[in-house]
Amino acid sequence: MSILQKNKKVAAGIGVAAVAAAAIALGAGTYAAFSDTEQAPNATFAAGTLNLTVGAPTPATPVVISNLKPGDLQNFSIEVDNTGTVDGNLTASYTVSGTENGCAEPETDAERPCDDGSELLEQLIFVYQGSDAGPVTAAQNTSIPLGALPAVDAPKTINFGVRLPASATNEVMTDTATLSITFTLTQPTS
Ligand SMILES: [Ca+2]
Ligand SMILES: [Ca+2]
Repeated sequence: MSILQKNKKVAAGIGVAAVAAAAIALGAGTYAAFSDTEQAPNATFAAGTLNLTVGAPTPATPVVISNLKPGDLQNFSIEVDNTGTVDGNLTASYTVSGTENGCAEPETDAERPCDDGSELLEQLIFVYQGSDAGPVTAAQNTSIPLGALPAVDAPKTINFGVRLPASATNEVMTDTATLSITFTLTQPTS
């Protein structure tokens, strides 16, 4: 969260710099003949806000998917909202983790021994916008572009999913997998 806040401050700083430079250029004219100088009313610039809310309007709750079986596709959606005053571009990335979570008897028969981590995590496919995007372990930490998120305080729903291939075997029984998704909202640089 601190990295996100830092990015927001950096992004806000870029905006302020651009506005200040434009004001200086407007005052740079010179005159060779008659001249008059008047003080224009003060122009006050304030940095806008780039404020991302996940799970708006209520706090996001963990997405829990249980009882996955070979061949399943499980979709889940997360709501995001730009509640600030500056338009932004949205990206997401995620990290994964998993546990063996005990061993069912058919699982033990398949793994021998059954204590070496989550085969579910190894075999899950990450799904984005309805398309397979590769194994969840391979796609983690990749920046996923999600497009513009205007500062209109209108929640946008982002759709993700996971697929357990039909080829999965008893090794994945009881195993857990967790995706921790981070959204980043960044001011466009042009
Ligand atoms: Ca297992
Ligand atoms: Ca297990």
